[in-house]
Amino acid sequence: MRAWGPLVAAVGENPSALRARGPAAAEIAALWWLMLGLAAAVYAVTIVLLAVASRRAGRYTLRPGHGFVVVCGVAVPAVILVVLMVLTIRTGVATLATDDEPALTVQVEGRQFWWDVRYDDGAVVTANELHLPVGEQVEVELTSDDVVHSFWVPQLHGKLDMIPGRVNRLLLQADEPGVYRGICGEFCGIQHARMHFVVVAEPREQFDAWLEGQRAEAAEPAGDLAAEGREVFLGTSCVACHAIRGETGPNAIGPDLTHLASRRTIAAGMLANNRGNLAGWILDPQSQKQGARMPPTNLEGPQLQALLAYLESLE
Ligand code: HEC
Ligand SMILES: [Cu+2]
Repeated sequence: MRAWGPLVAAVGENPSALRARGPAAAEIAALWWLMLGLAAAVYAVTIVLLAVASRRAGRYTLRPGHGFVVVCGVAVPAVILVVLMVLTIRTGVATLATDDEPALTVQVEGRQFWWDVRYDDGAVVTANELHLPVGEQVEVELTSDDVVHSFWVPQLHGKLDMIPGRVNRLLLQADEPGVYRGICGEFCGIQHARMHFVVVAEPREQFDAWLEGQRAEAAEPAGDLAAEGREVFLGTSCVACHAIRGETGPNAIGPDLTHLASRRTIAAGMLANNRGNLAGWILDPQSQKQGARMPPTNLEGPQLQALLAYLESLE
């Protein structure tokens, strides 16, 4: 249960696909209810026939004629299956990416075991948190850097695989502001179950303000401790894997940390973004998320304190 804690705090509600908050998810939920209704009706009819048969069985042998077998055993199932097939194809087409100009395009790359998220054709990089303007169509370009992952925000859309060397497109639209949970829907390795993200749908002005904030380079460290922390960051292994725009090269082995402090969670939705969790994560990621692609660090207490002060200043 521990893995769900911070996400539950970060997201507003149960992420059930039946609590649709966007047009594509609404189509999928409608199809699901129809399938449930049909299955329930078939079940009820079967139970009634069974009850009738068992009551009569004591008196005489029930011999259904050929007509009964042809109608109930072949014709009715065939009609139901064809209707479901047509409706499923219809739903698939209705939720497909169209050629309409989307309001914006976001690139998301699946990584073992986190999500790299890019806006402005890659100029703005963040991780594990996608922001969208409410009521607008956002095209999400999905790909993978390692193995097959699957991008799934149950309240907004169905799953779509992320395949190395390919770009799959998904149109996301949220009709209501909120924070929705995203999940990796394809087993991708040891920490697949801890590969989450959040989708923050907000009114246009708020979204624009957020994006503007993310466009900025990293804040200058405020105060001596944070400045010292920057030196620790730049002088140790961190810089080999993490980018901080304005301070490092575009290293992309790990999540971009330019605006780390603005994010709700760390380690792909596993931990709430606070000082204690950050310290524990940096010292020993493996004890928290075994198999994550980040090694433990050997920092002295004062160095760690400075590093934390710096990371917390990256709003
Ligand atoms: C070998 C590459 C590597 C090194 C070195 C490394 N990291 Fe990481 N780091 C990663 C990867 C990969 C992740 C994502 C792990 C995951 O969520 O599965 C990560 C995640 C993080 C996160 C969470 C970010 C988020 O938004 O979820 C922080 C903070 C972080 N690292 C800080 C550091 C610091 C500070 C150092 C130096 C002491 C460091 N890392 C060294 C690869 C590295
Ligand atoms: Cu995955």
